[in-house]
Amino acid sequence: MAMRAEWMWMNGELISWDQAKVHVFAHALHYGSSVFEGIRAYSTPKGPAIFRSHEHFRRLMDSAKIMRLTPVPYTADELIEASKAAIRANKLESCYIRPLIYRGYETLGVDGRKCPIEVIIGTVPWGAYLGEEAINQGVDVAVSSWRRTPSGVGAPLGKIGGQYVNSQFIAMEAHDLGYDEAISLDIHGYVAEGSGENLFMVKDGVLYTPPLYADILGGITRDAVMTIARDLGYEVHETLITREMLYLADELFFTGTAAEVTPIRSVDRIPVGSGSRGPITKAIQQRFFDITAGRYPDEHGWLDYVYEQE
Ligand code: PPE
Repeated sequence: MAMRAEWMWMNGELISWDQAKVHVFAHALHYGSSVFEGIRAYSTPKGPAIFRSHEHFRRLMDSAKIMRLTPVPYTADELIEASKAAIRANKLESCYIRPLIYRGYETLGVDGRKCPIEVIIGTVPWGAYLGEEAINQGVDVAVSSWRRTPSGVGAPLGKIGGQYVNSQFIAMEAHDLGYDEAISLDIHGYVAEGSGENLFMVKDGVLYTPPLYADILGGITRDAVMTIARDLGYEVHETLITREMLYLADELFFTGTAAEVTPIRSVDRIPVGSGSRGPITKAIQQRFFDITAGRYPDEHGWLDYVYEQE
């Protein structure tokens, strides 16, 4: 079934899903002039809680700044409140939140800065990104023939609509070849990330993840997982990783809002470690899901409750 919800927040008001429309000459539709976020709200004993809302809306504003989609007509705090209002209107216990800022309809032409800036926030149900089974069993991935858009060609630190053409090439090729997902390399040949996930490697009990200058998106789940790993007593290094290091890793996993923490069980058909989820991946998943479910103390202030707390 298509993803939908009853209410959509659009330019300051809650409107019905079917009324949430753009003109076919909207600039963003032709030229990719949009920025977006993907955020989850989790079900907890105290009602739905948005995971790291401030970090996500800050990144949205940063993406808008890079893309010259400014001034954004709402503050980050106003958009967080709008997200909560949409979740309440849709009576959702958990959901995926998709804010989008885009250039609407005015004129054609590459420089769209005469076109109006519009803002929507959708809140929809969304389960495990790579399948429920993938969370336990892991996914099979390939190294993509497509390189990640380098900084200077695009702006990989911005979550910009048009840049997801690169991600689509990576994901479509992977699926056509029978893989669940692919890992892109940066323009120099170092490991970057998945089409919509960051990547971690475990070797001899130590965690490694590519640095921001490997043309990755600065993932908020990536940041949370680095924190969780250190809380659990593991060493974490942001360092360049080569393709063959993937083959020799003890464990590999993806992180992302949609993907959460998903183990990778093979790369280019070579089994990763034992070929099933490793112990460190499992420990990190467990802490991540315990925090997001409100079962483990929220020591880092990551949960933002949708309903007022007593
Ligand atoms: N890299 C890319 C390219 C990316 O799109 C995402 C999020 C990440 C890394 C992980 O970032 P974070 O969510 O802050 O931990 N991808 C979003 C879009 C997925 C989609 O299919 O749409 C997401 O996970 O919401």
